[in-house]
Amino acid sequence: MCSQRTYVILGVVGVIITVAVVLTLPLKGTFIRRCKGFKKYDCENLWSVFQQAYVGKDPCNVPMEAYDPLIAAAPFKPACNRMMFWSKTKNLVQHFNKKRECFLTLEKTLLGSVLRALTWCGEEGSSETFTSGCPDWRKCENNPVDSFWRRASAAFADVACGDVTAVLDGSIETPFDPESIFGSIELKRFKSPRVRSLKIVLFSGKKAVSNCMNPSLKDLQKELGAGITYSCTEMDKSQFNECSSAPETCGPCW
Ligand code: N1C
Repeated sequence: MCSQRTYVILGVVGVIITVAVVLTLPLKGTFIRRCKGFKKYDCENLWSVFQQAYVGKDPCNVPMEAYDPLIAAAPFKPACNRMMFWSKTKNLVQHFNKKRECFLTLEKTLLGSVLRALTWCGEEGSSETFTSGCPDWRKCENNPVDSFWRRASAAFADVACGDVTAVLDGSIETPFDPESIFGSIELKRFKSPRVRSLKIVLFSGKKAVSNCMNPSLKDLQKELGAGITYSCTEMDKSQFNECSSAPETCGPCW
C-alpha cells in the first residue's frame, strides 16, 4: 500500500514532468510545422542543431556565435534586387509583403520564419527548452532570442546583392538608429560591388516627423560602404498602400 506521502510525491513529480513537456513541446511543434512548409530540409536535424545553441546554458551568456552551426545548416540564399531590411517598421513591412510577394525579408526565409515571434531559452544544468521566464534585452544582451536575430541578420545581410531596400520609420525623430540591428550589423555588411545601391524608404503613417534630410540619415550614409549608391524616398500611407496593392508588377515603387 502506498502512503499518502508517496501519492503526494508522485503527484508533484507528475506535475513537474507535465510542465516540462508542455513548456518544450509548443516550441518544437511550431518549429517543425513551420519548417515542413519549406521543402528539402531535415527539420528534426535543424531542431537539434538549433537546440545546441542554448540548451544547458546560462540564458544571459548565449553569444550570437552560438548559432553559427544553425546558420551553416540552413544557409541563406541571395535574392538580388529583392532583399528588404527594416528598422522599427516590422508590422508595416509584414503587412506590405503580405500583399506583395516581390521582396524577401529575413522573416520569410526558413530560419526567420520558423522562429518568428517565438521566445526560448535554456538553463544551466538542464536539458530543457523554456518558453517563458526567459531574459530579454532589458536584463542582458546575450540572451538566446536577441543573439539569434543578430546572428541571422548578419548572415542575411552577408548575401545581400544588387539594389537593396530598407524601410525606416518617418514618424519618429531619429529614423536611423546606429545601435539597432539594421544600423550596427546589417548596414555594415553590405559590400560593393555585390551590393549596388541602398534605397531607403522613409515611411510616415499618420504624421511625418522626419524627412529624407534628417540628420540621422546623414549618419547612415557615412556608415555605408564605398561604392554603394544611396537614395531616399519619403512615402505616406496612401502611396505605400498604392504600391503594395500592385502585386502583379514587381517593378520599382521607389
Ligand atoms: O534592431 P532592428 O529593428 O533594426 O532589426 C531589424 C533588422 C531587419 O532588417 C531584419 O532583417 O534586423 C532583422 N531582424 C528581424 O528580421 C527580426 N524579426 C524579429 C531583427 N530583429 C528581428 N526581430 C525582433 O525585433 C528581435 O527581437 C529584435 O531585437 C527586434 C528588433 O527590432 P527593431 O529595433 O525594430
